[in-house]
Amino acid sequence: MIDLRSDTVTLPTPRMRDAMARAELGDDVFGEDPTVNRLQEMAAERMGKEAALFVASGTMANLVSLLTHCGRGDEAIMGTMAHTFLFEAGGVSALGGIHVRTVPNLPNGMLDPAEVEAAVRDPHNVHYPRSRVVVLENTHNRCGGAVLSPEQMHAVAAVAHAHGLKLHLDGARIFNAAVALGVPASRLAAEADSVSFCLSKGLACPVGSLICGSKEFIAEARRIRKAVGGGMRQAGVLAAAGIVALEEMIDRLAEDHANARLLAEAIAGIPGLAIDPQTVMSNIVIFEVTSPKVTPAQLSARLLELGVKINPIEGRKMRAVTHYGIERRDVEQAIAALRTVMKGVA
Ligand code: TLP
Repeated sequence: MIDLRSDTVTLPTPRMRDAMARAELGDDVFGEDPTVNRLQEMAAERMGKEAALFVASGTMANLVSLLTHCGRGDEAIMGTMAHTFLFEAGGVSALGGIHVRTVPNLPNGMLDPAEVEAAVRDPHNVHYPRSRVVVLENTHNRCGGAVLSPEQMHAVAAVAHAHGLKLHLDGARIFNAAVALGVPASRLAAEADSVSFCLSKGLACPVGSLICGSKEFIAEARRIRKAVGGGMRQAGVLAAAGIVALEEMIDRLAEDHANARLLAEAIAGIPGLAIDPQTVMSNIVIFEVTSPKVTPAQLSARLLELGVKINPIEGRKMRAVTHYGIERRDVEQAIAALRTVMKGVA
């Protein structure tokens, strides 16, 4: 089975399993797990921040970060296509009483800095919630893995900071962005007051994300993590895989990007499907089923019969994600399957 539903389906590498089995452990709620501590130090260093906190998931990383930045009734500004807005079960409002204000995401994953500025509330007007934080996402999942450059990050950060707001970066796939641009991840995170990133996507760990920021921010985030039930004990078994990921799994993301580009270029040539391959900058390929003779759900079901998993997303769109465990020949097989199915319906 060639599973392109997400890079979250990746399985840990043999080196990770080995490191997990041998990890030195302690109680991380007491701050005594040496493996967690080491991973946190490595993560902070990679992001150019003072401190880091290991959490269970990308969703928890964003939730804890936003709960740390905002009190009840405070406002978080984010894109209409942001993962934090669309796919985190409304956690920030359900659990934190945070009011979400969206501004349109541009197709390249950006937020128009002028739109962000216009969304910032007048702090002296009692009618308004208080604007506290702006959220960016890099790479941008629903914008087809779009990569934001340091300059683009700066344009939004400057607006946020000029108004006394914080910037949170949902960097679930920040290493994909860094590899795509050929810059260190710390450059992309430089102006973020908090940045979250995931170990359990393209980096192939079974579990885990990190939040990075200042010492004070992380100290507070640690409290909030406890409040949401995320204080784990001998979490070094999980963190051990994260250390391997940071040491060994980042550079290979370039292969996933090349495979995604190969897939996108082939899809562009299949009648009944549409994508601009130039927009594919990392490991996510979002394409449209333009043929009226097949729905994305039907195409997905036919592909499954041919051993390829690609899920429909909203409207006429489908999303394929390349990752560790998917080789070029698997992508070629997926392309052949797409051609076979579309030939039958186009
Ligand atoms: N994204 C998942 C699904 O939730 C859609 C995926 O398959 O891509 N931020 C971004 C940008 C993400 O893409 C995701 C996961 C998260 C946060 C949440 O991470 P987890 O799944 O670890 O809670």
